[in-house]
Amino acid sequence: MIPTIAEKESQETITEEQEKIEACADKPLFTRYSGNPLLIRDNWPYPINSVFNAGAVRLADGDTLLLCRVEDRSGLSHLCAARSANGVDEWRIDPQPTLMANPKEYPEEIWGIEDPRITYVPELEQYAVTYTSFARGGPGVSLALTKDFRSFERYGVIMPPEDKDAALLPRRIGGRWALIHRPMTALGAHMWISYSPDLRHWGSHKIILEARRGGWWDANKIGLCSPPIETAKGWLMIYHGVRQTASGSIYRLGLALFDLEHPDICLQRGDSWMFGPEAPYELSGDVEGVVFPCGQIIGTDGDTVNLYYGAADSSVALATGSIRCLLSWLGSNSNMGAVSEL
Ligand code: BMA
Repeated sequence: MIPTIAEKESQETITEEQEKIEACADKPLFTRYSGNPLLIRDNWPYPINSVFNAGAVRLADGDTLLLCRVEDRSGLSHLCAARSANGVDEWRIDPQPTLMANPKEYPEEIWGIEDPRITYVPELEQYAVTYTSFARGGPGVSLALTKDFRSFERYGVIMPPEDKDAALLPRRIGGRWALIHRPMTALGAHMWISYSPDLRHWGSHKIILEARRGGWWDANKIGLCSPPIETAKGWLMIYHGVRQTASGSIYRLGLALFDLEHPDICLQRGDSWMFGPEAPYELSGDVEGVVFPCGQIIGTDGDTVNLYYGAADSSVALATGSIRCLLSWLGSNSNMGAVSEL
C-alpha cells in the first residue's frame, strides 16, 4: 500500500530522530569549549582570590547571565553577575559585588554566600536564586527573588544547616512549589525533595536519590548540580558524586531522570559518571580535581545544553551537550537496582 503524505512525513520524522540518536553514539556527552576557562580571577574588576561555581540564565534581552561565586581575599564568598551576548566571551562584569552576605540582618550569612542556582519562575515573573549561606552551624539553603539581578528580595534560610545544593523547580507540582536539596543526615549526603505552599514553609520531605556506597564513583556524597531540565521524558538532573581518595576528593558528574508530575520518583539513574576532571584547569587550582556546574542554558533548538561549571574552585568553564544524547545515554546505561544500597 502506498503511504499517505502524512504517514510518509511522520515516517521521515521518526527516521530523522533515529539518525540523530544514532549520531550520539560517536560523541562524548559533553565537549569542553576550546577557549576554556571562560572566567578567571584576572578578569575581575576588583581584587579577588577566585571565581567559580556560577548559576546561569538567559535574560529576556537574549544575554547570558552568570551569577558567579567569587571568593575574596579574606576567604569569604559573595555573588557577582557577568553578562555576555553570546554566553562565551565579551563578559561585562558588575564593577562591584552583585549580592553580598548581609550578616547583620541574616546572621546565617556570616561566613559568606556560595554556589547559586537560578530558576526562572513564570508564575512569579521573577528569578529564584537558591544559594548556600555559610552559618556558624554550617552551610544552609537561602532563597532570594529578583527581577533584574540588581535588587533582591531575600527570604532568608529555607533549609537550615547542614544543607546545600538546592534548586527550585520552575512550576508548582500538584499546587505546591518543589525544592531539590542535599541535607546531611546520619545516613549520609543524599538528594531530597521538599514542598511548600508559599516558598517559606517547607514540608513533605523525601529522599529522591541516595549516594551509593563502597567503591562507587558517587559513594557517600551526592548533590544536585544545575537546576533540573524539564524534558518530555521527565526532569533530567545532572548531579555530582564525590569519590574520597587518599589524595583528596574527586568531583564528577552523573545523570538521573525523574517523573514529571512525581519528581520524587526516579525513573533512571546512570551507572557511570559521564563528565569528570581531566583538563589542566580542572586538575589544578585551589581545590584539585573538581568540576562543579551550578547552571546551564538550553539553546534555541531546545536540545543544546551549555553547561557552566566551576573548575578546581578557581575558574568558570563551559561544556556543551545535547538533551537527546543525554537521555539516550541514560536509556542504555541505567541500572535502577543500584538506587537503594543503604
Ligand atoms: C563543595 C562545595 C563547592 C566546592 C566543592 C569542592 O562541598 O563547597 O562549593 O566547589 O565542595 O571544593
